[in-house]
Amino acid sequence: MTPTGLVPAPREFVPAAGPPFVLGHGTALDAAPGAEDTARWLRATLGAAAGVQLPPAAGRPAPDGGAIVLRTDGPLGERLGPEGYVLESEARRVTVTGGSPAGVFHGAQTLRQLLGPAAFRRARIAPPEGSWSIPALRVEDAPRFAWRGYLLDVARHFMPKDGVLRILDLLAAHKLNVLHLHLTDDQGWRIEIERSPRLTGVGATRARTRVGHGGRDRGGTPMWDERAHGGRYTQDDLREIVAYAAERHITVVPEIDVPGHSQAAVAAYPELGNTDVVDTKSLRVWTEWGVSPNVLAPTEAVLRFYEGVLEEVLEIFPSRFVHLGGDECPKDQWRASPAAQARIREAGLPADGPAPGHGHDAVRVTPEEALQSWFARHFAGWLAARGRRLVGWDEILAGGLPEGAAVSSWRGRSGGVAAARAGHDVVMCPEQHVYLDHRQDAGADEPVPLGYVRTLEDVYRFEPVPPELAGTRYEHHVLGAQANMWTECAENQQRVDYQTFPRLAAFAEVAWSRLPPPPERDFADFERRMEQAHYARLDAMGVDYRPPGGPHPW
Ligand code: TNX
Repeated sequence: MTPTGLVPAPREFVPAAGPPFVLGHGTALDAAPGAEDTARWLRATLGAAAGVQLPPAAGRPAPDGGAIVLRTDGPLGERLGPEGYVLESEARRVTVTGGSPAGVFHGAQTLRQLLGPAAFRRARIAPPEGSWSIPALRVEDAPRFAWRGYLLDVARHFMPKDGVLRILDLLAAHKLNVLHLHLTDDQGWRIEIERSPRLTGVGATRARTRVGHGGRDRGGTPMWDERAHGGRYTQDDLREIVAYAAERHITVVPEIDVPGHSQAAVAAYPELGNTDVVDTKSLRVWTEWGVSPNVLAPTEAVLRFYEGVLEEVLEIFPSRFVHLGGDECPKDQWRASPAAQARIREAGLPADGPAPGHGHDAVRVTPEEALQSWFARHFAGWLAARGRRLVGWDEILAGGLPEGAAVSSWRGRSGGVAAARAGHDVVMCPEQHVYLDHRQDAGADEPVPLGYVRTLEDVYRFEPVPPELAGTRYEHHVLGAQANMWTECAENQQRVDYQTFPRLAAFAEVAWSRLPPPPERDFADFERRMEQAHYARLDAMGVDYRPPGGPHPW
């Protein structure tokens, strides 16, 4: 048990003897090369919360008010991994040593947690002198997984830029390091593409759509209303989001969903659809939930169009991984379309044969599934030629995975297991465990009583490495885990907060800390730390989490 209520729990926490470190107006901040961005973040954060300036120590070994020292150390990085850090606190000095700049940043997040909940506010409500301190201690810490992700669906409901920046701060506070931005879907296209302006010109706005849960409350009142909706990010907005994330050592992975979940794109450019079987000119941005049948046509022209889109995407997002969706692509239009069938013949796609590259996990695929993997293969190669890697939902396994492609395993863990055994990297995000759009209690008063019931404890007991892979030579293919926040029923920040928290704190601990396997995992200890300090931190950050005592029935 960690007495200071750190979340996620660090690997090692050793209290030391001696007086605490006290933060005050006289405290200096020294940053060695590699730690400058964390120094800037600490000055801004503690400057606002505590009103301290944290000037450089200017060579004085022990300034009167003590010093915070930030530095990197290569050998430490080799021992703990680049994101590891050691934090040592004594009367006149707190030292954060990271294995890399990212490690220093994570250590600084721990430092802020140690200072108390008031350190999470954006203006000073208590004077620093005397009340801001860190007990003498040593923390040694490093993440279990390299991919600790959160998906935010800004397609179903747009989140304005400021909200996304705030989410990045919340991810950083939980030592999460990937923001998967779901930018396009049937119900909206949110990223400005200069060469194809109708994508947002048309695709970013939808007509009145039912919002909320489809049922009725106890009094019989419908739990939905109908609203028009819209929003888009300019390329500069996204550059700012990427830069803000990078300062917090978070990678933004963009998702452009192909070839399904694409009706907003088809509404903007009807030639992208299966024009020989649907009057795509009459299509609008979809105003229903679920999976639209209006998918992309498997043509060279569509590939060229999306290459153009991706050229702009790559320019904005430096992420090694680019997510190209691939989930839930209904094949009816391709089955009916003479053009799609011709493509199947021309490309020599297997009719009902085993998928290539699957070894003992070979599955039979239909020609239309093979056609879907024709998309994935094309873009995997296209991305690889530009030094990037494709990641897609586990449906892209169906026709055999292109080399180097990674998989987000969402339909349970079997896709992740099959992909890892075939030598592909995977991110585990099974809907049964970490879908934050699903309800967090069985009670009728949950504001959106949708999906599986996933309590805080259920999320805490999620184990990212499937038992089929644990201890095998495929285990290292599990890059990490991701919690997914889909927003069909989360139309504003308050709802996203409610669904996301406190469960994201449990998820962060699962992804960062080395916890015992689920049966021995100590949920009571996690709950104690939540009660002791972390709910107060969330309060200080203005997070509208689901309170432990029960729902907000609104
Ligand atoms: C499935 S997860 C989807 C999403 C929905 C979600 C709702 C995935 C790849 N596809 O499009 O928003 O379920 O829980």
